[in-house]
Amino acid sequence: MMRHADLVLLHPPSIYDFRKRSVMFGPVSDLIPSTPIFEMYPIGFVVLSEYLGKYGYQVRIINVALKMLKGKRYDPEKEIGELNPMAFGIDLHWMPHCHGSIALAEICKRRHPKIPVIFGGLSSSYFHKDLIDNYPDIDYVLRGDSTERPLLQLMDYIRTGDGDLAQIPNLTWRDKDGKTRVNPLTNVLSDLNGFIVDFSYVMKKVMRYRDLKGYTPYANWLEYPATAVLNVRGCTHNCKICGGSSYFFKKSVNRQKPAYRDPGLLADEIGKISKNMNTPIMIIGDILQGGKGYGVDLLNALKKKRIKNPVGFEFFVPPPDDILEMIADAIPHFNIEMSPESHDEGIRRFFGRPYGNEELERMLDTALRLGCDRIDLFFIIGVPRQDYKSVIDTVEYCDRLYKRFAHTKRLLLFISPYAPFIDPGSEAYENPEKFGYRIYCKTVEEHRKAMEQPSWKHILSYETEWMTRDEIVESSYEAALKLNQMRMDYGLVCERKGLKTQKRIIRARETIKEIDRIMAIKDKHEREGLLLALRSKVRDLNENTICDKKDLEWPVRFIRMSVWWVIRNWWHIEIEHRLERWKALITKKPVRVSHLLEKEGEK
Ligand code: B12
Ligand code: SF4
Repeated sequence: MMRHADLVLLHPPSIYDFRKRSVMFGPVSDLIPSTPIFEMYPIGFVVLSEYLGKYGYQVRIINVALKMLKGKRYDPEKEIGELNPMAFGIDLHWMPHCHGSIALAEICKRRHPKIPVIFGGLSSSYFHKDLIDNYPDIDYVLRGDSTERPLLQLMDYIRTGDGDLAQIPNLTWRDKDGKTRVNPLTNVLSDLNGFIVDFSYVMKKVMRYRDLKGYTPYANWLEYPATAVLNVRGCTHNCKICGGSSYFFKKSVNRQKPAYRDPGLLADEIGKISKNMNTPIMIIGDILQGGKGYGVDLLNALKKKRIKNPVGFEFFVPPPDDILEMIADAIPHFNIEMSPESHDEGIRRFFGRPYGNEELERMLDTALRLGCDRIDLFFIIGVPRQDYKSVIDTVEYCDRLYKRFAHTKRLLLFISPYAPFIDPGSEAYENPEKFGYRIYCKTVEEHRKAMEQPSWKHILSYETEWMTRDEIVESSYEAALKLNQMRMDYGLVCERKGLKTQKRIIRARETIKEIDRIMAIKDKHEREGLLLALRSKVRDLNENTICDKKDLEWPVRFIRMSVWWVIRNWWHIEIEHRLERWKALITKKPVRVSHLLEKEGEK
């Protein structure tokens, strides 16, 4: 018997019919665990699911993108058609999912005309009016980064038919006359202490719905199951092209300052993961963003937990030496990630990262001396004031860094283009002329249409005053080739692997040119036929284009889970399921539960 879900959260692939199309995605996802289909669902899904669960709602997550990727014959329409929840939730968090999200909404509505479809995530928040005005398959958009409580209120409304939609904060909806109504965005969490990314909860749900794929966060998670914890929502920085900057949060989702998780609670969360799973743990968000005191408290609390897992720290500016010393003292296996974006200090500062190379290199020195297992530095192509030569100069700076730290293989440098889109709502997106951008996509539909283009060059939503799309593409491949050669020269990759990457980059570069030639053909049928003929070639080139994704994985000896933890979770879910069946036998009328929030005095 299929186990019931009140709300089904669906994560779409970036392009819905990617299995039929010939799209050369290029290096859009080379530096993250996902494939170019962007199959990773928002961590927020887990938080929402757990929160609603506390109030008695059964929420199921289905990673449609991953299922489509893994199963050639998997049919999303069939699976959606067989479900019967009270509502469907679809994320349009990352803009590149606009094609897939809208396609899933259409399927949900076609198969279940009476079941409401709810959108959420940062891109939905930015384009809320556009979505409700122009896409009749979408009934509701919940805006902001704090949708837990409004979603509970909306679910109560859907379940009981009781209440007033106009009173649900953060909601954009269509009234009976078809008019778009925008409720005030007032529900903005001021701290994250009531919320947790609980992996045992995910495990229980996998068992409940017997659906491992539906919950798997990215394609090779079972081989490399990295976990993450969040210390913040919002950001203190204002990187000009970032749609998660303080500018965006203030202006578009009414977050005037970041919300943090108490350092003690965060340490407990990390401790819990470490006790049950020997996986790498990434702390998302710079631990010094909330002030040095926050970082010190967290590290003191972590020291007591005796964490053996590799723990990753991300820093927005190089941390001082004493913090690095505390990290080394608290965490035996630590890694660091930083994104200096460019070697050019002027470009870096203008972008929004206020530090120089001397500070950066001092940090590298100290961290490596203190035994840091791995430092990854990320440079980017497509930022304001950066021309082709500047990209190549960044690669030369990488050479200097590799030379200076030639005694170790623990420093890895990456470069990639900012693609496919400039983040909607970022400062540069809203004031393109001021930052030297020409932006081609301004509406949801323009972004959606862009995703149907045959190559990442054509999908790219921008050009800069300093680089055309062609130059962004060409400099990406040239930089990648040079960096790859460097890795071979410094013994960071074996020659066999290096040469394989080199071949792939050269093939990718040629294929982009071939697609350009096909796109110049006037006859539509001939053009489409030739593009389709390229499909298998393009598919081979769609991953690891400019670097090998495996390089991003941190060294871990072996990954295991506690057997007792797994058994305990399984028992828990079996008992819950039995209780639910008994409850269903005696409960008659649905009741609203969101009023409990006031009683509990929840913020
Ligand atoms: C951590 C992070 C990641 C992690 C992913 C973590 C994850 N699985 O969620 C990694 C590093 C893998 C990543 C990758 C990418 N990221 Co990112 N990421 C972030 C970051 C730094 C923090 C996000 C976060 O902490 N969220 C907190 C959690 C709790 O909230 P949440 O998941 O957003 O969910 C809440 C709401 O959004 C909402 N919600 C979300 N979905 C839904 C659905 C429904 C139905 C409802 C009701 C509500 C809802 O409810 C939740 C709770 O209230 C932000 C920047 C920032 N400062 O926010 C960028 C950011 C979100 N990422 C961004 C981008 C562009 C990407 C990539 C496309 C980049 C790329 N080309 O590779 C990829 C996409 C990966 C994929 N999907 O496969 C942009 C998005 C801009 C935009 N509008 O498109 C941001 C804003 C900034 C940036 N440039 O990095 N990212
Ligand atoms: S890119 Fe900059 S603004 Fe965006 S989340 Fe990172 S530090 Fe904050």
